[in-house]
Amino acid sequence: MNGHVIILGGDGFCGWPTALGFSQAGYDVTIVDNLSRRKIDVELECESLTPIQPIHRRIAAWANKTGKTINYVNLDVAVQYHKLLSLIEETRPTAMIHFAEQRAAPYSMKNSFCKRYTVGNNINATHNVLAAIVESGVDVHLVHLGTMGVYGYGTAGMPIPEGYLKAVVEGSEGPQEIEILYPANPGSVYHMTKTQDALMFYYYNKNDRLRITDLHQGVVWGTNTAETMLDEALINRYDYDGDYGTVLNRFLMQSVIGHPLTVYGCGGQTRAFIHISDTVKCIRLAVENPPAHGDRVQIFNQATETRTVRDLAEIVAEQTGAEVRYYKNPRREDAVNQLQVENGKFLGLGLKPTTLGNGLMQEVISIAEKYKDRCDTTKIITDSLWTGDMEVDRKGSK
Ligand code: NAD
Ligand code: USQ
Repeated sequence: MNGHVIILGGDGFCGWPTALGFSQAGYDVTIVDNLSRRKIDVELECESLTPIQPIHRRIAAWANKTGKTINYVNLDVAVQYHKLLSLIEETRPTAMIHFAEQRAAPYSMKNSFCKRYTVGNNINATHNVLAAIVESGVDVHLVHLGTMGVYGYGTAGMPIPEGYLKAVVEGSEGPQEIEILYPANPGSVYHMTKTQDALMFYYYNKNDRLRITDLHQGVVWGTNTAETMLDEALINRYDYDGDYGTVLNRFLMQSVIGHPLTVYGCGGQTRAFIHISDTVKCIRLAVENPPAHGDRVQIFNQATETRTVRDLAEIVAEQTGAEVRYYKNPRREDAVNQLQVENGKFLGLGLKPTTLGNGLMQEVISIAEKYKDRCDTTKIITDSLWTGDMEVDRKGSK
């Protein structure tokens, strides 16, 4: 065994393939999840495009296929503090991977219930994890899934550094170079919770010397990894709806069902992207390269390429013949931005990026094709608005 990892949020889109990846690599894995994401599916009356199995059936299928055991604990990390503490004390994990947050920006902007739920869930979850690690006294390396969105997406013409910004300040003895946490600039209530997480990590690292890695991840695309493909019962989520579907997966699914590609605004927004199989690889690299005791919070940018939304739409349209349509942007964000991202830390640890050019878009298209009958087309156009006073143009306008 390589050690014990607890995966908080291990039933989700990133968490499930990560759990399988660690189990396959010989780690002892415990998934913690309160199944809130599945309950939000019920609330939104929308399901994953792929037919994901209930958690116990997933775990049984994994055991059948590989002979490996994954443990599962149903626990609300934001609420059930003592249960979380006992789990850490009993299992004494070497690492905890924290995915257990409400992660959709549009859902977090839907209404005041969703805003309050996102803030309460995400901030309490992260704080409970930190306080429980301290109270347990166990030497756990915490690896958190953060977001590129903590930086904002404007870069003043320079690549976004990995977490810390060098700045020159006018000191009493002349100019002095300091390093500060990159200034937070969230673009949604969800992204705001991630900037708050970063401050909590900063504090607990400084005060309690916790060993923490914060992964500032870009938009994830794809659905399968080598492990989720081993059996249909292991299939990963594929969100395509206007709240949870991320842009490239939405475009790929839209192309399959003959829906126009839903570019918001002029599509000049540049974002950072990563394929789900690289998510799993990066998290493994992070777990296996912890910060030393006494080090500051380790921050990696977890993204392999940057693209504008319009570029993505054009690439998908070229491959599939889909129509590209420009919709009034439901979000409050810059219509156009430049974005370059430093990702030398993961490359230095040996990551070989899977990019759009690697042919995997076709694989996602074939998954979408296989399950297209499960798509509810009424869920494609979002009704989550960043401001209450805008109307979504459902027909689309240039
Ligand atoms: P997801 O919603 O599919 O998975 C999150 C999981 O956490 C769900 O299974 C949910 O039930 C669980 N969960 C949420 N709150 C919980 C709580 N209080 N207690 C226990 N379980 C709880 O999301 P995802 O796409 O897998 O994202 C995982 C993490 O990665 C998130 O923190 C997100 O911010 C980050 N991230 C995701 C993306 C992306 O494109 N999907 C990109 C960058 C960062
Ligand atoms: N967009 C469109 N059309 C669509 C959907 C989105 O043009 O149909 C645009 C959005 O306006 C935005 C960009 O595409 O400019 C990305 O949107 P997204 O929904 O793919 O991603 P986002 O809301 O940023 O959130 C996702 C994950 C979140 C993660 C974040 C990483 O849901 O958990 O934190 O990506 S990042 O964007 O780098 O901050």
